[in-house]
Amino acid sequence: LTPEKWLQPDGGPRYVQLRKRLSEGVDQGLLKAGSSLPPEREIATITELSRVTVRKAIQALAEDGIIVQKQGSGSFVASDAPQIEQSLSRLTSFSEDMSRRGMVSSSVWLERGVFMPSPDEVLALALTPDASVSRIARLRTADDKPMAIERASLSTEVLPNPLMVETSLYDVLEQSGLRPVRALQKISAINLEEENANLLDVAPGMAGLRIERTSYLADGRVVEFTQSIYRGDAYNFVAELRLAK
Ligand code: 16G
Repeated sequence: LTPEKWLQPDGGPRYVQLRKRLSEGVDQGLLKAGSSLPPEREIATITELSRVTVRKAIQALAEDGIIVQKQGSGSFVASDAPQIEQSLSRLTSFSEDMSRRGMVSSSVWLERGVFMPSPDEVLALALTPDASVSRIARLRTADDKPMAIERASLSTEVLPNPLMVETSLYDVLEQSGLRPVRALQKISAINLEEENANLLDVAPGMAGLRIERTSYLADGRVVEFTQSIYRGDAYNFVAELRLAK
């Protein structure tokens, strides 16, 4: 923000130049969703602009929806995440969910291999002591925006080789006749730790959702145990409720 780097004497009103500079910082990912802007007076000192100019720039950014002002706690970079309404009553895959919304889903691989199961995996997948698991961990993106981190574990009887999954896990399961028909899902609120926040491209401490899904075949066999972290600023879960009889 040092003024000599960007402030042009003939570049128009100073608050407009500062607004442009700050919004470029957001576009370039230097200021991530949920991160707080320094206090007005600090920005004024660094930029050598008056507080009035800084306030005008911040107000303009708030009007643009680029930042959000919160009474008493300052200004924060607004979320740029697509808003996803996700049904809690249909068992669908990430790829299906995104393509139904006309978005292009993709994955960045974080881990893919065959391992000795952890005690949690033995329990969740009802494994025998000598079993092994295929693990696939992916950062899931929609239209190139990171949405969720998903770590799936499957018995090697279900998925012998994790390299079989190129795009959609559920497609691979479908092809082997092992597409799950039922799942139990647990959702809890978290604050994103630094590593996960970085992967999801938001500021550490932002709200996230931890989702655990265990899915089953019609005959009751477990197919997958998936632990995921979803962006809290992107997902809205929707369920239809009926009066209990
Ligand atoms: C969903 C599931 C996940 C599953 C994945 C397969 C949750 C909340 N959802 O994201 O368990 O492994 O779909 O997606 O965990 P894919 O077929 O696109 O790979």
